[in-house]
Amino acid sequence: MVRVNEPRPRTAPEKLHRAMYRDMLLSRELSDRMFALNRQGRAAFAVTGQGHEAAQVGSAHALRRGTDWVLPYYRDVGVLVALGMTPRDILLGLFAKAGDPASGGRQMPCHWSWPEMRVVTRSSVIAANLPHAAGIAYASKLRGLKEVSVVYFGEGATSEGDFHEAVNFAAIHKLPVVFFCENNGYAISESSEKQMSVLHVADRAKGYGITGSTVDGNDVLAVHQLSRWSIDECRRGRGPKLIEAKTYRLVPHTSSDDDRRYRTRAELDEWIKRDPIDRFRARLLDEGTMTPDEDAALREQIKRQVAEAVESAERAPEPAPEDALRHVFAEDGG
Ligand SMILES: Cc1ncc(C[n+]2csc(CCOP(=O)(O)OP(=O)(O)O)c2C)c(N)n1
Ligand SMILES: [Mg+2]
Repeated sequence: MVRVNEPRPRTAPEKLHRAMYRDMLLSRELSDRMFALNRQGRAAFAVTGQGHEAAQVGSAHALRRGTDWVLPYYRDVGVLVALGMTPRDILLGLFAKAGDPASGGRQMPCHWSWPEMRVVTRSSVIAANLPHAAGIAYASKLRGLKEVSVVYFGEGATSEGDFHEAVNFAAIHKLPVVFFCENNGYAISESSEKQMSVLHVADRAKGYGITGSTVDGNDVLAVHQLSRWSIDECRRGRGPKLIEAKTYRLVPHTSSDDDRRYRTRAELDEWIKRDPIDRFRARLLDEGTMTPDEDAALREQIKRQVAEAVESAERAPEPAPEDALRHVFAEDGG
């Protein structure tokens, strides 16, 4: 007998889609809270990626967690959420608390590091993580390991020498690395037309003899499919791939930026209509993967989860002043 209102068993793709939707919602709620905490004077700085959730969550779900190497950039809240970092851990970084897993409060917020999940630490220097990814992939190849490195960056990073050196080196040595560009059209206030004379970042791949693909970065399933293929290709030893996910950030560059100085509200409104979360929700409801009641309950639960994490992280112990210089100079005993 089929009972009304009783959740039916879900197929494997449905479970994946629901998990991705949940991670997108969690990333958005957490990011909105981080910005609000800054505006309330409770957090010194926030950098988040509202609008990038489909690109970040879709690609991260294509990775082998704990096997593949991940080199995210500061905007990648959704990547870390999809890998399983808890809101509390992310918020400990925002509040620069002793328990911050990335750096014990020494780094800027969202400068991720998570050794167990092979998330590699980074500096704020744009594109510096690309040669690191190529180097890690070179080591994986020399050791004969079936692991892939995925490195994330914005389109502004492709103006840097590090981008070209890393892609060229990876192409020559056929390294298992996916270069994942989140093209949101701006490097802070500089529009991409002022940064590059090609229309698509993916066009640059030709110059290095590798495959470059452009995908709708606000379509989580399209991003997931292309990322899956690219990562599989790398694992099979077929050399690096460049992915360009076209998207838009729905918030200023950081909490220190005023985006009204360089982009119109009309442009922003156009992209709000293409919000990746709204799009995916409509699809899941339409396909019956999720009911409106389930959606409402999930959103409520995520709001509570983030509120509790804020409370707990804000109360967590501060780092000891004498720890400020740890890992800066050689220390006795290693
Ligand atoms: C080498 C270097 N130049 C400039 C900066 C200052 N800066 C920080 S973020 C940023 C914009 C990067 O834009 P993009 O790569 O498109 O990423 P997005 O922030 O748009 O996601 C710049 C110029 C920096 N951190 N490093
Ligand atoms: Mg950008």
